[in-house]
Amino acid sequence: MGPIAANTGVSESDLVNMPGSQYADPVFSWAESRGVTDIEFFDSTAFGPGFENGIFVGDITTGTLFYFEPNANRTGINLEDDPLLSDLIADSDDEMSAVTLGTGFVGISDIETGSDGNLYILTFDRGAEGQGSLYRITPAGEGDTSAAGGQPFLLLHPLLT
Ligand SMILES: [Ca+2]
Ligand SMILES: [Ca+2]
Repeated sequence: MGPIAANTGVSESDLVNMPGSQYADPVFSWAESRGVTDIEFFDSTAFGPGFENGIFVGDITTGTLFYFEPNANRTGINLEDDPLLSDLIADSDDEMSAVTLGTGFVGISDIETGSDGNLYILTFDRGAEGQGSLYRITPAGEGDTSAAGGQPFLLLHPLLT
């Protein structure tokens, strides 16, 4: 798991090699499997320039929404500000927090950019016979306050539950 150099006793020659294939390390990994179900490249300006072309990732195991910024030449993700993540592996709760945008989605099964430019998240709850919810995430406006009383930058709207 993670970059091949981080796996003792495993080399590229141990991997399945299809004709014409080549190996590349993952651009990011979780030390414990998260069950990543979707990666959405946010082709929208709705959340402002800071999120344009950003990368939203969801998992089915914990219902966490992760967010990553692509690097300048779009060959990987920008983690320069966090030395603990420079190994490209989230292997502690602190490292997980650094890339977490939202929690509490139970299990994320799909993420999409809507035709309105907002972000849509579909959830799946294995513990409730597959019940799911659909959420729309929009930018917060002036005067919007979060449950904690602070100024949110994004708002979550339950659409179907
Ligand atoms: Ca790390
Ligand atoms: Ca999707």
